[in-house]
Formats: sequence, C-alpha cells, structure tokens
Amino acid sequence: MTDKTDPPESKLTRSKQKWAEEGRFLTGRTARPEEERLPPGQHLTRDWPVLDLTGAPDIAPERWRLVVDGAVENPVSWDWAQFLAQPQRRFMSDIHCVTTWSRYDNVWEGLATRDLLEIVGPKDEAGFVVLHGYDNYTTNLTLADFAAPDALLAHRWSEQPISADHGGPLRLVVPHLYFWKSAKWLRRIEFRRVDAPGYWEVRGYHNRGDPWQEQRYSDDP
Ligand SMILES: Nc1nc2c(c(=O)[nH]1)N[C@H]1C(S)=C(S)[C@@H](COP(=O)(O)O)O[C@H]1N2
Ligand SMILES: [Mo]
Repeated sequence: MTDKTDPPESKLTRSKQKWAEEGRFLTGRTARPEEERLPPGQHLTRDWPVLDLTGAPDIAPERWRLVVDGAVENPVSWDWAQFLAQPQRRFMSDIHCVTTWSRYDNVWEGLATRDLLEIVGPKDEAGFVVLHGYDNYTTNLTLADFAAPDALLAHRWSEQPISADHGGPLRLVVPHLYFWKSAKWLRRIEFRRVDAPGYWEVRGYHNRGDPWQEQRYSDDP
C-alpha cells in the first residue's frame, strides 16, 4: 500500500475524487454553485409534504406490475421480483415543487431511467414518454428529460421503502423538473412518437416545468 509512488494521502485523495465524481453524477443539478441551488421563487423545507389528487391507491403486491410499452424494441411487464432484479442505483437529489417548497439531499434507490432505456430500447421515433399512475394520474416528458442522468424509478428514500403516501411501491423521480413530473404509484411507462400532455399539463401547468426558468404555468416562457 505505502510504496513511494503511493503517498499516504493518496488513498484519501482517491476517495475524495471518487466522491466528487459520484457527487457530480449522483446529485446532478445539486452540484450547482450554492447560490443557484435554490431555484427562483422557492423556499426550503425540511419536512416532505404529501401532494396528490386522491391519496394512495390500493395496490395488492401480488397484482402489482410495471408495464413499459409503446415505441420500444423490447416492451416489458415486470412483477415486483422482476423489477427488483433490474440494476439498482442510489442517487441523491433535490426536490422542487411548483407549490414553492424545495427539499435538499434526498437519497433515492431504484432503477435509473438510463438503465431502463438500455433494457427496453426506445425506437428511433420515440421522442416522448408518458407516465401513468395506479391512480390514473398522467404526466409527460421528452425522452431527453426522462433520460436525465439522475432520474430513476425509485422504491427507496432515505434507506427506507417509499411510503404509500409518497408514491410507494414505485415512483418516478426527475430531479431537474418540478415535482409534478415525478409520477407516484407508477403503473405504466409509455414511449410515444407524439407528445401527450398529462393531467396537470392540460390544466394550465407548463409542458416542461424547469424550476430554474420558473416554468410553472403554460403562459410562462
Ligand atoms: N400518481 C400521481 N403522481 C403524482 C401526483 C398525483 O396526484 N398522482 N401528484 C404530483 C404532484 S402535483 C406533486 S407536487 C408530487 C408530490 O409528491 P409527494 O406527495 O411525494 O411530495 O407528486 C406528483 N406525482
Ligand atoms: Mo404539485
């Protein structure tokens, strides 16, 4: 370990470098300079508010499926065990809700959307993704936004299974957009050639929802 080409501090240096690389990859936009970390018009909260239309739907574990279909080469329908057998990653990111709260440093675990894309292989014409929840909520993303390096299908938060209130057993997390894009109780991921605005997007929310551009409502730039 301690030969002359390997000074004593190098192990720590390597670790720090590794953390920095992971941090850059894992935290995505949270690696912004501190003064840019909180998007305009947002305030920090330490708790985690619950926001949805109807509350958690009843999903019997043995009947749970995740369907990924539409414009993909290899559509899948996974039960829970099959989902858990997919590659798992751990990302840390910030939440920004359009109702103006933000919450820093959320640790998520699950299947990265990039890994999912490797598995299902979107067809060339696939430019958009629609997320469907077990509560029939929908929200839409471009394929590029869905494929963000810190986006994932998450089943754990803070080392615990995600509670039903917060979208368990499985929710999407797309940290670089307002949180309404992060569909809870995921049931289906539909790849599409043509965009299809979701529940809030047809009710006046912005089609993309970038917090740093304050894309809250459809008449925002
Ligand atoms: N399936 C589903 N996903 C959903 C919603 C919903 O009503 N149903 N609400 C969205 C909105 S508007 C927000 S702000 C976040 C809230 O997530 P949280 O309750 O975990 O904070 O979930 C989003 N995902
Ligand atoms: Mo929301």
